[in-house]
Amino acid sequence: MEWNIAVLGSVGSGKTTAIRAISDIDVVDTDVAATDAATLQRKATTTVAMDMGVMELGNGDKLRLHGAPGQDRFDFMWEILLEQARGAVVCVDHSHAERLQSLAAYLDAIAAAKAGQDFPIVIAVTHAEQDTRRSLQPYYDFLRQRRACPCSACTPAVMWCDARSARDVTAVMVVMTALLESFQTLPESALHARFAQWQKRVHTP
Ligand SMILES: Nc1nc2c(ncn2[C@@H]2O[C@H](COP(=O)(O)OP(=O)(O)OP(=O)(O)O)[C@@H](O)[C@H]2O)c(=O)[nH]1
Ligand SMILES: [Mg+2]
Repeated sequence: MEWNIAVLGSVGSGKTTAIRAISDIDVVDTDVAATDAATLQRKATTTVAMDMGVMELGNGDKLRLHGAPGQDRFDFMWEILLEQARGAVVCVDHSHAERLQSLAAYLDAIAAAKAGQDFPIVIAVTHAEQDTRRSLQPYYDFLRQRRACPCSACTPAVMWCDARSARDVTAVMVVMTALLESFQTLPESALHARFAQWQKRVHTP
């Protein structure tokens, strides 16, 4: 099996870095020198079309990873990548004050493109090391309120992920693969019921 995965997220959230960290092929990226002040404040280069990498799963299966540009002026690319995608990783920069607004914008785009469909989402929370109280609870609360999965019965998986770490990014992709495989083998209603139950257990403080 081969699955296309869209990797979305704001500027500097780590999409290109994450794909480079785990790709088994040389990543085709379209990074160019940043010119706008907001991006330059964070880093020197930015993606202007997309990143393409591949993660081999060892049994012939693979994830084809397509990273979007974070800059708003390229937001039409989100839709193009989502159209082809069977799942999405949303990178969220935890150090950014507007992290939940940014996450909401990506979840809206996913909901618009995949309404009512089985579409696994994994939220990879990056840039977390400076937060001494590291807690994912605000994300769980936010997702519970929104009923953020396109199926509207369950919520996406949320994980810490340093995009520079092959181990962290691999963990994100393992969860994504498990969700993709589950959607194939379990009837939709059974999977969502099980997933919702599991989320409730894990996320109830
Ligand atoms: N400190 C820290 N740095 C990180 C972490 N994750 C990623 N980075 C760094 O953050 C920067 C992310 O840059 P990119 O990977 O280009 O970000 P992007 O999401 O592709 O950005 P655009 O293409 O501009 O939308 C890189 O310098 C990474 O090394 C993290 O968890 N902690
Ligand atoms: Mg990029």
